[in-house]
Amino acid sequence: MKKIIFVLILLFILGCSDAKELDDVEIKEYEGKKLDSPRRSGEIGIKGTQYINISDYNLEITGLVSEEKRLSYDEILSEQKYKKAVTLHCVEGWSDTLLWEGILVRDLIDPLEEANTVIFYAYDGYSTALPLSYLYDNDIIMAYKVNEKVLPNENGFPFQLVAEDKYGIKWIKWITKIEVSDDPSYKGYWESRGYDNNADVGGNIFED
Ligand SMILES: Nc1nc2c(c(=O)[nH]1)N[C@H]1C(S)=C(S)[C@@H](COP(=O)(O)O)O[C@H]1N2
Ligand SMILES: [Mo]
Repeated sequence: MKKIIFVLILLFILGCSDAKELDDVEIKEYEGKKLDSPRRSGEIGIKGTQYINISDYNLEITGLVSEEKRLSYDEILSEQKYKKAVTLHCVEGWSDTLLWEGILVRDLIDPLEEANTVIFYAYDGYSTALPLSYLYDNDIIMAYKVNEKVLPNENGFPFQLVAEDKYGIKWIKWITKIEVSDDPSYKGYWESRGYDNNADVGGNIFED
């Protein structure tokens, strides 16, 4: 009897430690690139962490598109997914290299011919815009996972834009709306407060 109890306790401990280990596994490297941990640096955002209830969530696709639509989380995730390790550089000087997994922005929109700009809006009132050609030419994704885990609320659940080679101000989190536009002069939250609208990493931080 004692032996059986001992074996049961042992199995229980093994079972627990197994499950725990799976939860804690963190990817450290991808295709030779060393990865940071998702919340190593940075500030969270203009109004702190946003908590989006996914059962109420819709992504609105609007403006100069052949068909305006609202997509649920599951509809968005039914698109082809892509993975890449990309570094986020904040204008304040810190940077994080993380493994992103998401869907191509161009798989969600069907722009009309006169379109040249895409404006993204977020749950906290934040917004930012990028040239349509930048999004297409660089296979820009909207991430739903970081370092192989579903985006934490702090990282912009359900979606953060992986605006590679652009400063962090373009990496909009908690995306709720995508508006296709023909206005390249649109300025988002930080861009209308003096930050350079191109936001190219290595280029100007502030508007000239
Ligand atoms: N909705 C929203 N997105 C946002 C911001 C914000 O305040 N609100 N801040 C931006 C800035 S300045 C940076 S540097 C990055 C930081 O992203 P992280 O929190 O995933 O590191 O988010 C960007 N996206
Ligand atoms: Mo930033």
